[in-house]
Amino acid sequence: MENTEIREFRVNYDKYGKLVALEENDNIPFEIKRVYYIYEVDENVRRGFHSHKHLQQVLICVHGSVKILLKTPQEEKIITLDDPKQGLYIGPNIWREMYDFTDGAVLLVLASEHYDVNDYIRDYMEYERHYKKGDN
Ligand code: T46
Repeated sequence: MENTEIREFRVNYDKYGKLVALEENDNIPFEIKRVYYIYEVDENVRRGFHSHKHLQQVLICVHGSVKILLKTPQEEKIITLDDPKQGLYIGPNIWREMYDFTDGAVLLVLASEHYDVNDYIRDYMEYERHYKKGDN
């Protein structure tokens, strides 16, 4: 799907365990301005329901698993994030919903911008209009 990509991170492993390093403008394809994480989400909860005008993000499920619905007016895709060495890149203008968090799941998100409430489109009809105008 446009503006989305699964990124595989290199794992440093030895008999002491595993380590993944994330670096801006390297395996993370933007300058990292914000990091947040989502956890203790009940299994019947669905979050997200928005798109972003400009924000780029990489989502990593560092523990447990979560499903991500990605949607545009043309297509729809469901990704299961269940591997700490995998990141889901989501660029601008993609509708997302997150659900089926397993018990103890932790979703880590690296973001290209500081928090900006005006970058969100939370109404799907408005999202479709914005997408079709191509003013992303
Ligand atoms: C996204 C998905 C994957 C802040 O104060 N600062 C922040 O950086 C963020 C992300 C949120 N908040 C506040 C705003 C709300 O009062 O935390 C509360 C929950 O945020 P929200 O309902 O937007 O959470 P989600 O899980 O629906 O969406 C979040 C991100 O907001 C969004 O950018 O792409 O995770």
